[in-house]
Amino acid sequence: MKIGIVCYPTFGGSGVVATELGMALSKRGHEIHFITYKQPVRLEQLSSNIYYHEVNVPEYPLFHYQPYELALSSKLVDTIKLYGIDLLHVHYAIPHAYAGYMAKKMLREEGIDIPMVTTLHGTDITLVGNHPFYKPAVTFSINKSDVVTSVSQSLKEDTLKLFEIEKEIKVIPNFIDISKRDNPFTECQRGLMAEGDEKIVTHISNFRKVKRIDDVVKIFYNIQKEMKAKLIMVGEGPEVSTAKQLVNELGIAKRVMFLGESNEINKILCFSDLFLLPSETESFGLAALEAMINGVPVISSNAGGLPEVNKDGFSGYLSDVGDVEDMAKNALAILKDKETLQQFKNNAKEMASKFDINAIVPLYEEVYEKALQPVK
Ligand code: GMT
Repeated sequence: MKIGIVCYPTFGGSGVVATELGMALSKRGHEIHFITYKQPVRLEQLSSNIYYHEVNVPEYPLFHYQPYELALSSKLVDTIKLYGIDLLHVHYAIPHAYAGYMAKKMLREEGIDIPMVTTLHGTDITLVGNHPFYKPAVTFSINKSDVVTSVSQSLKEDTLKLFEIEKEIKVIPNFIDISKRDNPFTECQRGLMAEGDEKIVTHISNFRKVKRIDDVVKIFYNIQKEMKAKLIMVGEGPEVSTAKQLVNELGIAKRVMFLGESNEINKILCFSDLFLLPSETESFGLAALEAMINGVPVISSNAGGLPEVNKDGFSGYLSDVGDVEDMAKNALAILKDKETLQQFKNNAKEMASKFDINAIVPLYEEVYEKALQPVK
């Protein structure tokens, strides 16, 4: 199959899922065309059946806002025609499903029918898409997609609650490539980050408000009162400076490292003992899954799809959003002794292996087959 994938090329979860999916599909013999404004960060290499097509938006002084979806839909039309692409898979409704639908309509005028699969990722529904400025266009583009998927049951329910959806939504959870995570870093270079008896606590995100970064710092503050520990903060975003400020106010600057964006997530997770994800909302929590497959237990909130990923009392613990005290108490319960920590590490890996890429990618292939069937 020739598949066009539209996604955000950044470190965000939706872009990571789209890129990993495209790479896995290419290994299964499909021809993959990524169509976006920058080469996706997780795209390891372009190969004979992986292509990347850049969307350029020419600057023009008249445009107060550069018309990205116009440029994207034109690029889609050209690329689909040039390469004979069979199907479009758009990740994140805004503006990808909208631009995809316009491309579909333009191609129809030329006698080309291209089905569009839309995958909903979370913030496109719960945070941004539901805004009155976007809602009619998001509702329209979801309903006009040939197949709609969501990354968790919780996101499906939110979508049905927030929008007037006429389409069936199929849940296909996010996934992880276990083979890539058989950690090659046997030594884990733990010594780079902490002293022998220090525990390493990690948080990875895009540092937006929804991640409740202050809670991450406060949970860690409570942990380090009871045991020697370091906090590693990975990622960039608007909340980094307030987090740094809080770290200074609490007098724990020596114990907290801000690493910025990183392409060495597995290396970092290899020497981590615990992962913190106290988000306000989280449709799935890919970062938690990535931690778990590296054998890192997760202390998270119970928001959105997190309970579908992190099993309370097994792969980590779940608490109500904002209940920093409970999260710290649970963290200490995991870290308190070697045996308990090892048990949670094993459990985290076991739970994560349920989301193996080899089980999930065929579900997308089924969806593509369905979308390609002519409408009766
Ligand atoms: O978490 C973010 O802010 C990024 C966002 C994205 O669209 O990239 O992540 C969403 O999609 C991920 C991949 O499906 C999910 O794992 C995240 O839970 C989801 N984020 C939220 O719902 C806040």
